[in-house]
Amino acid sequence: MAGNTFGTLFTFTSFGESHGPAIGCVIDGCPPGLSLHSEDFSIDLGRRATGRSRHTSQRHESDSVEILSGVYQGRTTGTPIALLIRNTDARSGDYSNLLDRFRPGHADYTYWQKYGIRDPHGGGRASARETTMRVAAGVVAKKWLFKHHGICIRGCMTQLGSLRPDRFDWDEVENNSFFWPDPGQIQKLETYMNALRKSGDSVGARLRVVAEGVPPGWGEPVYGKLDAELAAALMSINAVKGVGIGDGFDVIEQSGSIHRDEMTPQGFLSNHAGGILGGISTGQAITASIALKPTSSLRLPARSVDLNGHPVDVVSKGRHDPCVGIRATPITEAMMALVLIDQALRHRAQCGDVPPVSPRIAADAGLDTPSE
Ligand code: EPS
Repeated sequence: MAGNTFGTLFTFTSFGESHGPAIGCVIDGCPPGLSLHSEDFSIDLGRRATGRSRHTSQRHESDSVEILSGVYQGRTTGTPIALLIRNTDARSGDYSNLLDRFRPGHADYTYWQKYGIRDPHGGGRASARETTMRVAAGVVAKKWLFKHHGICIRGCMTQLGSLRPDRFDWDEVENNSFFWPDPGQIQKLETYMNALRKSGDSVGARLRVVAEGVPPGWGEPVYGKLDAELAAALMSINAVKGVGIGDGFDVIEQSGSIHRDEMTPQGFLSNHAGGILGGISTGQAITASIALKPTSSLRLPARSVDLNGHPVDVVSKGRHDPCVGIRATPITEAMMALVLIDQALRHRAQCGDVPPVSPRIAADAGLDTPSE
């Protein structure tokens, strides 16, 4: 009801504010026996972290994870796993001019309308800092999915403002701080972001996330559809305003003869559906895209109102991201992993003794995965 818990069988409940002493989460329902150490979190938390390049917030957090429970001698015990990260670099003074007023386009106003009280220091629960624990929980989910099903989840940025990649190479994505699949365009992105930062404005982004190796059969009709839960999970990431599964909104212009993914004994001939039919995985790659809005905290003055409803100008100080999409790739991967592990456990609970049925069509017939 209060909206801080995610999942049905594999659940995680996160807590903490951006400028509080710590953030954390409790994962419940994790299967026992999974190898887990605090170092396991460092790669994905580092990929999400602020200050990784000059194009993100310059807040420097260590983001080191303390495992408080649920792990014995490096393996999960099946009991709740509590994870804690202490905040060490909050600068609440940056927000002192916002105590009595609302940033346009920010959750300041809606939190106030809902709760009638707010902690005005930092973004609180609406801050991108909240996504840290999603990524931490996602690390656990990714580990289990890989160990038990060989599932690999990866993401990238496919649009920054109006810039799109000219070519698509997954192998290049981790070689630059934009998670961009076209190495020939990195200088262009740098120039674009430098100019944007100087202007004081912000911009949106599109990201793509793919899960390969998901077996057929995961997902529950009618209200627990895999694509419905994936859409909700991705939409729950701060700043996300659009989600597409498979070809997403491009399906509007496709004819049925193109959109249907034809099947041959050698495999599927395309993947417009994003690996999901009727809310259930087909065995193909699960693919999704998200649209993130431009950051609302800007140093450019904007018109707003104060707590008394009087007109005021608002200027945001602090160390804000001119494009939150630059750091969002590991967050989208985490949400994909959290949806998949939950569906996997639910599938195992109800249908674990259903034997594999024929025919089982290969994920693809050797065709390249479309880049967009
Ligand atoms: C954020 C504003 C900035 C970012 C923060 C997200 O916070 P602050 O003003 O306290 O530096 O640094 O991101 C993180 C701290 C993080 O770990 O992602 C916001 O308003 O969303």
